Amino acid sequence: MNRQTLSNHDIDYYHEKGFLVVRDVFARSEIQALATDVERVVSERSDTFRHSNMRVRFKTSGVDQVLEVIDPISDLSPVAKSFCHDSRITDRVGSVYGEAASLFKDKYFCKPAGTEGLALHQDWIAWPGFPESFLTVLVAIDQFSEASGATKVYPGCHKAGYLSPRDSMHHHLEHSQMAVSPECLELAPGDIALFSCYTPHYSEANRSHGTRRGYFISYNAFSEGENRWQSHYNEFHEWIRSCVPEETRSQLVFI
Ligand SMILES: O=C(O)CCC(=O)C(=O)O
Repeated sequence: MNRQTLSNHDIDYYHEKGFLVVRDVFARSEIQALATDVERVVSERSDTFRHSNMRVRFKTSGVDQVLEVIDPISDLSPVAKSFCHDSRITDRVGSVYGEAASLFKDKYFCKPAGTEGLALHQDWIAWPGFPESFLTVLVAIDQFSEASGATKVYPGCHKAGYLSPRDSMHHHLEHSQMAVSPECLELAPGDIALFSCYTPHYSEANRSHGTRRGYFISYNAFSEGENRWQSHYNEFHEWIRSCVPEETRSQLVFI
């Protein structure tokens, strides 16, 4: 089978801008299969998806708390797992790296109509050994548009590296720190976008009438470690525990 590498032009664009959009990578039927399997997981697991479960995060939408993130989902959904290892993604990420890509993290992100967006941030975090090569592939399940609260990126700003204190915490950035205008990652179902861990990004509220679902799959270059997915989640859970008051730590679960 042909390798689905990126052209030199696309690789240069990615390194210059800190992101790249690739159209029509997956057929609508494949995206539908992903959405259906995720829905199966959500309906089968709804009783375990509570605030005490470190796998999930919720967001306020009006007066309701809605499930926003399942992090990870590839261990529950075989279809999601197949996307993580699909050569149409890994070959392209490998051509950005100039070496093989290794799965680091994956999360399903659901933004129902009316839900608020996400503050400006970079994905890199100052944990010892956190890979500098971390990059994320966003697979659009629904339409990503201005109205639906698409992810927005600040082009070229990844070149400044990490912009927050190196204190092991997750930080937000100010839009006033950015010297350029943001670009909206307009995506149709089946399109993908790649962006670097240093690319400042955010999203606005979903003002459309439909849900905006995306699958965010992150990789590191093979030379920064093979198969770090499990060790990443071990570290991530330790970090979540360290962020809550000691008396509530024992209530946290990962199921
Ligand atoms: O809502 C979005 O599109 C942004 C998601 C994001 O920034 C993240 O999960 O790190």
